[in-house]
Amino acid sequence: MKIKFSKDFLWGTAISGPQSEGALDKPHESIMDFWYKQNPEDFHNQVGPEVTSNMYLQYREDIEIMKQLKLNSYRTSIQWTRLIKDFETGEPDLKAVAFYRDYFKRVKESGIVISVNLFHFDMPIELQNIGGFENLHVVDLFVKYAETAFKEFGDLVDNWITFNEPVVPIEGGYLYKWYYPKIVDFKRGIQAGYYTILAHSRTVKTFKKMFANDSNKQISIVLNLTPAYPKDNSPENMEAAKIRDLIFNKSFLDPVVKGEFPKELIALFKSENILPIYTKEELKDIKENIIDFLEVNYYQPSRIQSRITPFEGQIMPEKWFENYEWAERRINPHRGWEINPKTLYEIAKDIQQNYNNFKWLVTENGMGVENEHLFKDETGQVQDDYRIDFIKEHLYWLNKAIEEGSSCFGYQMWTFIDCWSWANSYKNRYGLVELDLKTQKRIIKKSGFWFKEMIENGKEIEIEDNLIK
Ligand code: BGP
Repeated sequence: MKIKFSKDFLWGTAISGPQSEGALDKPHESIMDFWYKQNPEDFHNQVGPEVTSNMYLQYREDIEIMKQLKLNSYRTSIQWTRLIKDFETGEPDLKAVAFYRDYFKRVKESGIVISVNLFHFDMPIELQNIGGFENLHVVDLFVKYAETAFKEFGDLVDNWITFNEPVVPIEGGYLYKWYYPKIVDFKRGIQAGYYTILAHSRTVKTFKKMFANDSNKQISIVLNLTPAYPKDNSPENMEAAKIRDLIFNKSFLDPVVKGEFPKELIALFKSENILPIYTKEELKDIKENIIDFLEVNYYQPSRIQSRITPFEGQIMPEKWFENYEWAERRINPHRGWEINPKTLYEIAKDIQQNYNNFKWLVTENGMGVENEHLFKDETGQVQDDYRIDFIKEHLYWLNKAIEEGSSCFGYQMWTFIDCWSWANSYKNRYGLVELDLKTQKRIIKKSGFWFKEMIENGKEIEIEDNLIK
């Protein structure tokens, strides 16, 4: 069957500063730079964040490739540790200003809608050392940083984003030890999560003041939504899935879109004495500063059942649920993540039905694959048909939701070019463009050309029957 998207639908890719630019010329270190120096063995093949995909030096060439692929939108992030020279005053580093200005200007002049994110997991180590987002002072410094970015690049950037996946640094840094500072403390994680939302809301407030006369400028946040499917319809499993959804999805989604935290989540945290410290004035800022549209990263759902083994030890979200392996699941063996395209439709329906059909777009979706050189043809091009099928399957369900009235206006892939992926470094490749890490040479993959043709063909896509599940 054929599906079609509207003429003005946004097609593009997303990436982040720390994963693509490298660390050259940065005046400060992020937690990732610091962590790599301390424990290089924590990173796949010990590849660290110093060079990554070298976009700091090769962005001009990369923008030419974006043009060649006919992409009409692009997201990246500014590195706090690059832009700001003095965290206390928000004074910028002039070299960084010149770099970002030229970078964003070239994207814009190429007719590509540019979204710029302010935080993609890359807390400056100096600020992490004073508590990161557990410290209210860091909230103020974040707003100062945002203000500097708005001043320096406000004329160039179309859409601003405060945070990418704010729940991830809490999961990685305060619960499951994926990322520095590798603390295990749910209560502290909740405080850091709450202050992240406050930093977000106060940034939105500043933005709205600064751009009050420019209705074209918009601000958003990127949330990774991981809907929780209960094992069956038993009340215990339904309740477990509901709690998982409250803690990992609604905790951020509700305040940024509705201006309020879910009552059931507050009651749950209260019953465990893990509510964060807060003031009425802060809640007012959260209430009054909601986003203009929502950005959603979707990779995988979660599969949930109530606890079958007794929960022991310090309080963790798993007190209320357990993950289980769904027998019919399809897994991307490289990343170990479930592939379930229909969930994208369900996310769209949830936003349509429970969030007043809030305007949104997909800002990350993609498939990380290891050893992609094994899929090269005789010309040296990666034949990533698996990625093309992955995109088609997801677009089928997204299109269905849009046909049914969902106000989704774009789809961005993770990612433009193979990039550095935190502790996984370059293990799993996600790009439409292949990166040769040794030579920094770029080669467009088959999926890149497929994406280009799809855009050129007026966004009409042929979906084979076997891809509709
Ligand atoms: C998202 C992040 C990205 C990117 C992506 C792929 O959560 O926003 O930064 O890394 O996931 O995940 P990974 O790199 O862990 O395979």
